[in-house]
Amino acid sequence: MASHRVEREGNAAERASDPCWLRYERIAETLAEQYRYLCGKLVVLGGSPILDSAREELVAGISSMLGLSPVLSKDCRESPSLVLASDSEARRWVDQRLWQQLDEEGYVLKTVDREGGSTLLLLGKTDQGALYAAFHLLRLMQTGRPIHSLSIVENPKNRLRMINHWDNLDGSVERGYAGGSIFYQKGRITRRLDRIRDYARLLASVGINAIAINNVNVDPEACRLITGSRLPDVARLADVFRSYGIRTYLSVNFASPLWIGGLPTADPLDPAVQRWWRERVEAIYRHIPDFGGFVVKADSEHQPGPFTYNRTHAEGANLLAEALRPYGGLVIWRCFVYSFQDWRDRSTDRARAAYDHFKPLDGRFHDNVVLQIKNGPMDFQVREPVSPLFGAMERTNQMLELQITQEYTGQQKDLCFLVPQWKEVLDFDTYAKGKGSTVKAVVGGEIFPYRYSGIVGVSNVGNDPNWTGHTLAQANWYGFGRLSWNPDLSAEEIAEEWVRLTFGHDPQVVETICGLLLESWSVYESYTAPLGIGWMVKPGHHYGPDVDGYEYSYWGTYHYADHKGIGVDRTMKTGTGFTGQYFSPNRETYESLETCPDELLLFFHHVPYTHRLKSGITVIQHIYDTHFEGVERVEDFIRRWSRLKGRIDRERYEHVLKKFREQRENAREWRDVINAYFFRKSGIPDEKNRPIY
Ligand code: GCV
Repeated sequence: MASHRVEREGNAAERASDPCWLRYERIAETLAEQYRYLCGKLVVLGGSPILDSAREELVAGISSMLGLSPVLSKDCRESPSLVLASDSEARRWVDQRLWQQLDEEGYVLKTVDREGGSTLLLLGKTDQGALYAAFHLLRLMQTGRPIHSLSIVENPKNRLRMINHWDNLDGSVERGYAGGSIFYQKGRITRRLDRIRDYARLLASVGINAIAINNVNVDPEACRLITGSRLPDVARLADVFRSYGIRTYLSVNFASPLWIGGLPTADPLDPAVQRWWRERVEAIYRHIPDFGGFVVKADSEHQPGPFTYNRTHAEGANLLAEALRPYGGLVIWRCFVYSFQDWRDRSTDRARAAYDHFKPLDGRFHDNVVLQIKNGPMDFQVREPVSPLFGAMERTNQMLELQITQEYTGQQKDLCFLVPQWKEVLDFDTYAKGKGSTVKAVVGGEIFPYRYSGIVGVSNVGNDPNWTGHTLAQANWYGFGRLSWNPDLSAEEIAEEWVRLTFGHDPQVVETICGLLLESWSVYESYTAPLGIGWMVKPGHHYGPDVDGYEYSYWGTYHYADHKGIGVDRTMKTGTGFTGQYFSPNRETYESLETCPDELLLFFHHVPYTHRLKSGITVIQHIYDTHFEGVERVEDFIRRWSRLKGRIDRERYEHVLKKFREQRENAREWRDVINAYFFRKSGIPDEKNRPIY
């Protein structure tokens, strides 16, 4: 059994990598004076690795922001003070009613007046809650909020708040745009636990409580992560994450019994296969007693799965669920399952695949299986409708999968703040149980009594010093965490919070960066694939335009442009019938050309270039206009950013300026390729007579 004592190298403030939103800059003196009153003494009641993390963070944050090292104490009688406590130590400070309002990970921040002065209570139902309370206080201080009369009760809206890494053991990251893996180098698991600790701090500060540390495309080498040769190293990472309330998961290959177990089959109904998985799971829990479970991509994009043995995905997932159940482990089973197709076959529709495969299996999965559903029915495009599978399975746990890494949205070269897109997904009304059945309510477990549910994001982090390649892409990571805790936060609130934490409070800086972030998704959409059609990217790496790059391939991602029109007919009446997978009234809204929202028009309908949008302009003119505007808007980004010279540190100023210049090149390329392509196809000139090649 591995040791679960965690090595702590230096204190938080001393470590080298970009601190992101945990900068703890010195606070202006008048405000600092007020904060010092409560923060001079820190009383920590109880002890555990998580409480130690909370204490360390408070000490580091307070010292750095206030220039004052809080006196540590166990004596809670003295005030003024900060009191950090959880569980029974916390319970006695608040009345029963308030305590009962708290979920397992919930917390209270409350200022109380006592003899001798005020005390600020940071109380968690569990250690994790206390840690989140500590981060909440630090966030308030960093954003300059008053703390002398707090009364805050917080519970997470989602039980599972997870990050998936697509990191490979050779050190590469599938769809990674921020350098190599932070976990692996050349086949070895990192021993640089200081960096992992910083990562865990950043994750915990926004409420993340689960992490899968390897790619869902599990190669033969990564299969061995669940074997004795690798588990001690995995356990070392899990130790760090545990001390920040984060459970570690592994992605597994469904064919592992064959690949590494020496069995002749991976058939889920074969007793030898079942025994093999039980033994593997037992070994994992010997090393990692709070192991979270497995993430599985099966029967998808060359990954093996139960179809090989003529078994269902429920039988496949339940095989693993049974092995994990005695330990409280989960199977996170991905619904990104589709078959390759012949581009000549217009009746098959990849968008239908997840619903067609999984909906008939509702109620057949064990209750420790959670289905992980991508936000859209295709694949993380800049614009897609919401997957109709949300809410369609009453008796099967569901999670929403978002892609923080910007595979199709600019690859952390172009700015694309995805929080506004995610908000639209979360606020989308599925009508699964009548009006108000939003995606956030479904995955928050409010509509159906799911035992486990939540939100997962594919990480955008790598070993670049600033973690995310483009510094402003840190906002996507931050925003994902904040939304997974509370999907009701607005994009504006999240953007402003992040900017203040990361760049300080200069009003011009805050206003400019918030503006750039909030406009950036729409800007990116305007110069790339139009009106919800998607794809049109260079095959393989997916950056830059190639309109027909996927048109005659087996990926099922077509636009069907000809000289008259463009778009995929997914209607029930004349098309693939995909619209029929939605609940009413969404199905009728998308079915009808009159009511289908413009931004999704080409996803659902094939129309002539002369079709008039609700804005009154034709599809072809819309394509030209948005593509010209897109470039102009990036040029405007550069102008606005340039005005921040001298207002933020030079390094980050120059770095972002360089990124914007690259983005301008990309936007120009997109504009010219897309406009030329559609001009040549349609023969219809631009009404404004701008250059088209
Ligand atoms: C991890 C897309 C990406 C793949 C990714 C896959 C998935 O197809 O291009 O790189 O594989 O999604 O989500 O499994």
